[in-house]
Amino acid sequence: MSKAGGGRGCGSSVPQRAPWSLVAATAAFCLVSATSVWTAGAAPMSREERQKLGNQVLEMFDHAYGNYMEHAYPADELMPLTCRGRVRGQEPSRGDVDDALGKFSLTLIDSLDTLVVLNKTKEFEDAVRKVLRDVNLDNDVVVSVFETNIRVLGGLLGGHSLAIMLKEKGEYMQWYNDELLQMAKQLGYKLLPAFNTTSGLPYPRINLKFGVRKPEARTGTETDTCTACAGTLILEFAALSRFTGATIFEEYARKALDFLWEKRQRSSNLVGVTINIHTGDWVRKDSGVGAGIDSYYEYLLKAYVLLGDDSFLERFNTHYDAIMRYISQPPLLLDVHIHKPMLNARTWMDALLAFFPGLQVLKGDIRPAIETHEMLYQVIKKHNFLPEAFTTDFRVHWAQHPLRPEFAESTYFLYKATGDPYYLEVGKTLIENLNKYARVPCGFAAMKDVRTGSHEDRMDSFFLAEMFKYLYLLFADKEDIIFDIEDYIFTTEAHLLPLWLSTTNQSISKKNTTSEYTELDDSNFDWSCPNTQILFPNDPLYAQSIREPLKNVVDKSCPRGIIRVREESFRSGAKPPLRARDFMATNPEHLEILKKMGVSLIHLKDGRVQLVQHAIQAASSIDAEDGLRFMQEMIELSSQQQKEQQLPPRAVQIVSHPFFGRVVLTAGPAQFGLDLSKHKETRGFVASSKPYNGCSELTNPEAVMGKIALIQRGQCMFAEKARHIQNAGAIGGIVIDDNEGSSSDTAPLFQMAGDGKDTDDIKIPMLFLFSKEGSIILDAIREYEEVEVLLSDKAKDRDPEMENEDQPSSENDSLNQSAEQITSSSQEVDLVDQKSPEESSLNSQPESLSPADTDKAASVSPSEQISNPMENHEITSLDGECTDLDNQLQEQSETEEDSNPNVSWGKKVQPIDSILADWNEDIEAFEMMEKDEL
Ligand code: DMJ
Repeated sequence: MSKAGGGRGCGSSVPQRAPWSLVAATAAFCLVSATSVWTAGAAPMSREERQKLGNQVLEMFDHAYGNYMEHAYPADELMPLTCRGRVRGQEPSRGDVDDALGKFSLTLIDSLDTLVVLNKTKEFEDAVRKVLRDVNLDNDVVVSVFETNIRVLGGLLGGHSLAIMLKEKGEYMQWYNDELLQMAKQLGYKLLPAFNTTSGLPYPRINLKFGVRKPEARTGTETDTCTACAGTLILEFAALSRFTGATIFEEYARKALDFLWEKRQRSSNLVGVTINIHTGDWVRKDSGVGAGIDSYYEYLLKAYVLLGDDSFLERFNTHYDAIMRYISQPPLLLDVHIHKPMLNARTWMDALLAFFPGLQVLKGDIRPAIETHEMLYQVIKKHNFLPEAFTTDFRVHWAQHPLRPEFAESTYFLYKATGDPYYLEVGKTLIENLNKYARVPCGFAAMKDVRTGSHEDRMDSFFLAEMFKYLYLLFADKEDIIFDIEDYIFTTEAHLLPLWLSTTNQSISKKNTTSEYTELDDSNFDWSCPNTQILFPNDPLYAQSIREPLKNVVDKSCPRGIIRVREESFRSGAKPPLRARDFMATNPEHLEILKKMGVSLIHLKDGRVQLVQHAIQAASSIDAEDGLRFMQEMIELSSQQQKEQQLPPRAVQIVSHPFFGRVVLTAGPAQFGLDLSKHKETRGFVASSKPYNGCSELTNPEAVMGKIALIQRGQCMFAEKARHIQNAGAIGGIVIDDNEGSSSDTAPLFQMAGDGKDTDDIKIPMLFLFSKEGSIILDAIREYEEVEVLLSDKAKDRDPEMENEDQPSSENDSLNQSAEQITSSSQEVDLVDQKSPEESSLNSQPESLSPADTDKAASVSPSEQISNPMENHEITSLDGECTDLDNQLQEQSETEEDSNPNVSWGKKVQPIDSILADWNEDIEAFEMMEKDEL
């Protein structure tokens, strides 16, 4: 195979084209070297310090990979809290997340090329042998086509790419004979039946053994897929075709991309989040750069770089222009509606969009990349990790963090682009936080809740595939890596594909669709890959000057709701519309505005107030639109405030040897006993109570005296258990669920209610653990006898005094730092209803809104802020009355918009019916987004 030539890019070995198309393949190669002299701004980092950090990354990788290999392999993933393998079917289902697991030793395959990047060639050789010996790709398991492609196919191809590189060097892998490639081809053929649709878009899932649609397959009835799911195949599939000469893979991936391009919304040039694979209709019409779409854009640009096909760049540029026009609201990136791109579809962002600054670097658009990255970094500084979703005012929206690598990826690319040592300091913080908050004795555990610091029994394979690669490369010099990273492009899972593939087996005919592309003016290309060697040496403070104004963006931010509303009219001096959060029912001016918006206030007999909107009674269509938005905000606000009345989760942290505070379990709060958020945490050794259910006076008071008693759930009220252990002298209690297998991974938070009587006599703190978390403590007792725990509202800093010597010294350093950053004012929790008849509990509350839910929302009590001075409001909307008409109107409006590419979104005045239709659409999208898994 020839190594001549290369894809499009700014790399030294790459043939150059017109200036605007000089797009970096890995960004490593059009941009200044990280070792360039830095004259101002953040202090330079010495080579020793970078080496120290690089070594720390290596040690962390060994800890993650070593524990996976020792305790989980050949399972797909490591469960770092219970220190065993996650085998699909043997653990409670986690829904879609489990579709990545195909019983094919996922973590091993995903780690292959990381081993080479980290200079662990010997381990790579062993790992390849294990893959060839142990991995079976023919399991009767339904897997995600997208995940299998990016992680497994990509992992095998990345492994193959580096295996042949090593073989050519003449020392390692001399025995290798394209075996990984043969496996990749086998897997490629297994994925092909998924493309058996008229659209060419793949089914989202496939049975590895039986394909799709056969009865045995247990899949093939799906109608929808996400845009990223269908649009993130071209790199792996084209590489497979070009490595093997079997053109079918690249053809199928191109066909899917062509179809998505055809279906873009023609006026906005945006794509929705999900699409019907049979009809090509957009199912979710919201559009952003995060979950559900992210890597579609990434693959258009990278397909151009790898394959040198201009049509991919033209598509990317067209979409990018739309993204910068509508979605980018620096430093934010906010989802909009594809048909109404001036209207934000969400008031929150998801963590997946953190890859976008990295892509912008690849594109060459550095300024917004710096801005968004800085905003994200400040969110991280506030919460230690990027929560799965956070609001426009930087509160936590979804508190999980599964150790995602996207922010590290963007940090690496920005460092390569700017050479600014600031980004090395950012990387250092990421390393410190991972060691301080996610490291557990058996690997690294995902954060279940960044606010409490509690863990989830989960270490996803992408953590090894991506995080360690980007962190290691960030601190590495060229000579630290045994090959030239600039000869490769990173897939979305950070697998490495060689750029020389662009000139190999190019038999796929390129569709000439140039006429379809939007005419872009020259300014579009101002964003394309500027030569940073010119840009930065002229102004070494460039990146810093962009970051500076954003320094306090998170701390100083005020809540912002839907922010791009009638921008035009604000500028022309008109008053901004009334926001739900500002509304005072006693303010005559507000009542006047309400009237104008068609919103009436109805005083109910019981003293409550109901808000009803009749859009038709609004003074104008713009007022009607404001009214609808006001109602939507009011409903969201109510739902949020309702959540805030619920108690947040608590943490049980095991602090004794060998855990030293590293294992943090999510615990349910109690509505009685000591409130851990107001008092100092309670620390003590644990002891099981007798009887274990705690339903009568304890027979072993001497054992629980001064300790935290463990009690099993069931057979009497929680408060009764608490009284019994308190009388025996316990200083706290942990109730462990008696439903075997229950876990906070799969069940919403559980809150223990009182017994309906006065519970003021209960003074000790009580927490609830699901059975899986409970058994971690019970197992620890069996193994170590003396187990000490900390009950608190959020995990406390790990205890350096209790550390043993086998911890790396750098980590000890980080342990000495304070945990002042574990703070959040946000209070978003789930509650679960309790089923046991003998134990009272709270009911779960509706988390999301749907058209039907607007009725439910009518019965909630908004906060004091809204209700003051009145007790309660009810909120209703009449959307249920116009559903059919809405749908017709919606279709009509879409058709009109589709056929009229010249619609001016900012200025268009919509008919009221169409606004009503949109309202339905918005609520529907909102509901789906809330339910959506990232
Ligand atoms: C990875 O599997 C890939 O980066 C994918 O594109 C989306 N994100 C996950 C990790 O967060």
